[in-house]
Amino acid sequence: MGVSSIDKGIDTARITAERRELKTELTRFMMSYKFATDEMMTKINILKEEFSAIHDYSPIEHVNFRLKSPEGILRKAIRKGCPLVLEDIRDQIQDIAGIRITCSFISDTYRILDMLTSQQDITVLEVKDYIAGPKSNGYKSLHLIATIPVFMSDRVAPVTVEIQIRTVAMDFWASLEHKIFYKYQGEVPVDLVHDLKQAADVANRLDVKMERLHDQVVALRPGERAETDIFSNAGLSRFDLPEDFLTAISLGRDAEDEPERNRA
Ligand code: 0O2
Repeated sequence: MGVSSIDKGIDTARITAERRELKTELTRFMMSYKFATDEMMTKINILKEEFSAIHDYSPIEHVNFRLKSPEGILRKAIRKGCPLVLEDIRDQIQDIAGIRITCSFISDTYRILDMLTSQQDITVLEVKDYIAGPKSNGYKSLHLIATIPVFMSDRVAPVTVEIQIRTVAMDFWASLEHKIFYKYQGEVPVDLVHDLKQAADVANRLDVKMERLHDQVVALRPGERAETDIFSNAGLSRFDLPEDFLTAISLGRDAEDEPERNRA
């Protein structure tokens, strides 16, 4: 009797220790996705700010991110027949960390994709181009699945992030389609499926037309395109620059050029 209660006590202590260890492991697992999202968001924000400082518009309208909830991860793992083991979940569920970049124009989606995939510390696992090849329901987006190294206290872990890149029109369509899909639990009536497909075509025509208009406007004033507007982006008027400062900078530049000129 006494021995069995000691055994029980040992068992309880072991289970408690195991649960504590699992909790730590799970927390680290979820945190790694949060850190990967933070790192990727920093990269995207740098691209956004730098681009709008150098050009006269931002190709990124807005950026959202979300971490799948533990319940959502479990649901997806069960749906995909993935073993409920962290290593398998890490390998098979690729959208635990999800970022959505909404762009102004179709060409911007590819431009942003190129800018991200050419960064040295981003490893591309897969690119799904649903813009060039839309899904049968009309869904369009670029999906980039990539890893980014996350530096933890005792290790560096490559963490997978899914980045969806689409235009405002594609995003508008996808949000509505997502709502309808869930409302009908996947069994969307045929006429609604047909209307959604038509709406996707209209959205695409709008994208093409808006981009054409934008190109026309840009072509009208080519000289202004390269104009740097870093001050207005920083909330400053560019006329706030003191003349003395400009003079000093241009004198400095002339002085730097001087040896070149002398040599020539
Ligand atoms: P949620 O709730 O947005 O996270 P996967 O299941 O990801 O391993 P799949 O389905 O081949 O494999 O991946 P795909 O096609 O790249 O889709 C991943 C995500 O893209 C989806 O995540 C959606 O967010 C979005 N998506 C894909 N197809 C559609 C579509 O037809 N309509 C809409 N509105 N969104 C779509 P989840 O996990 O399905 O959903």
